[in-house]
Amino acid sequence: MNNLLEQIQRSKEQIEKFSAEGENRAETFRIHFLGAKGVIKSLMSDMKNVSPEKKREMGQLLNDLKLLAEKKYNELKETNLPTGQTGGNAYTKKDNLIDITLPGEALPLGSRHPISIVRNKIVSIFQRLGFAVAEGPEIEDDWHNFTALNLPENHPARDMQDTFYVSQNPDWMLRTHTSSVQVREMEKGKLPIRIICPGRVYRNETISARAHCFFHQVEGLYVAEEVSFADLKQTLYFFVQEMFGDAVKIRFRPSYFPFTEPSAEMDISCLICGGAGCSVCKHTGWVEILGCGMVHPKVLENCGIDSNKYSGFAFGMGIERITMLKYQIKDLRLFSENDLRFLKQFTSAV
Ligand code: 2NM
Repeated sequence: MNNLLEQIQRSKEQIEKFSAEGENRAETFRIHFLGAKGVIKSLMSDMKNVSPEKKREMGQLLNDLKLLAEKKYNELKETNLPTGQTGGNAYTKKDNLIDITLPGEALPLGSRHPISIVRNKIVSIFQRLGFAVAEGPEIEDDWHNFTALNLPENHPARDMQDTFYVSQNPDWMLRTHTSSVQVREMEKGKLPIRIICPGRVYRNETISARAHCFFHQVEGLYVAEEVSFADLKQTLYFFVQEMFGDAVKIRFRPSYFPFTEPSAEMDISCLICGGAGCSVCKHTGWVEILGCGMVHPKVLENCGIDSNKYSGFAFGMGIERITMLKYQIKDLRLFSENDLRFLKQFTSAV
């Protein structure tokens, strides 16, 4: 009699404290406490030995025990682990289940710099014409940056005010153009040459909306037998059409560079007003985008190329300038300030 009461109380404690690992723990609990041969059934059958005056009280206690076991069983079932998963508090706490079908947290994705977008576009247009990309050092010696390019000893471009020299060695400087890469390619002596040289160049300028101490260039070079100015014009015309669209017109103005003869500057019809005149083209209808010319015979000879047998054309453009025109950016400094509000506005496929 007392024995049954004790057994009911012990079972009550066991039910409350019951814990087990694994996906079968609810079932283990059910079989042990609520099964046909379980603890509660066995206690129920002990009821027949209870004296009539205690039957009502014991029956009530046993009934409460059964309800407690059923409640516990339902809780265990609800917080059961999904098949194959073990452990982990998040899985076993009620009302805190993880929905593994929810999408993951997206990682913030950056965007390409506008200078990179435009450089990639320029490079891919010339690659389609058979030009290969060539690169070289940003610290150059006097020969590759100036002398080989027919820049005389007293040329203003060599001035300390324009060029950053390496203080330990007056023969070294930060390259002022990527033509130095083209000198290195010509010196290798493998002809014909058809290359474009994208890269960063440095000039000692006061920083403003229109000038910076570094900027980016793409220079092109084609050296072979019987290369003519007509080849140059057609190549650049193709480039402009691919870059700015079929409607854009070009014009050449005579100019001077020490490394080309003849030399020219190329304008495109204004993208903003289509040639009618606006503030971007300063009411001329034309915008300058690059310099070009036939490689000076002296430059070819300096690089060990026979100028009687070979001729070549070359051109150079500033990527910042093209990018400003394409996106109507008014201040050069935006390119190097890394303000995300500016940088996030540009998208590209590559
Ligand atoms: C320009 C304009 C005109 C140029 C010349 C050469 C080389 F190496 F062949 F002599 N490379 N780039 C060149 C010619 C660059 O930039 C405005």
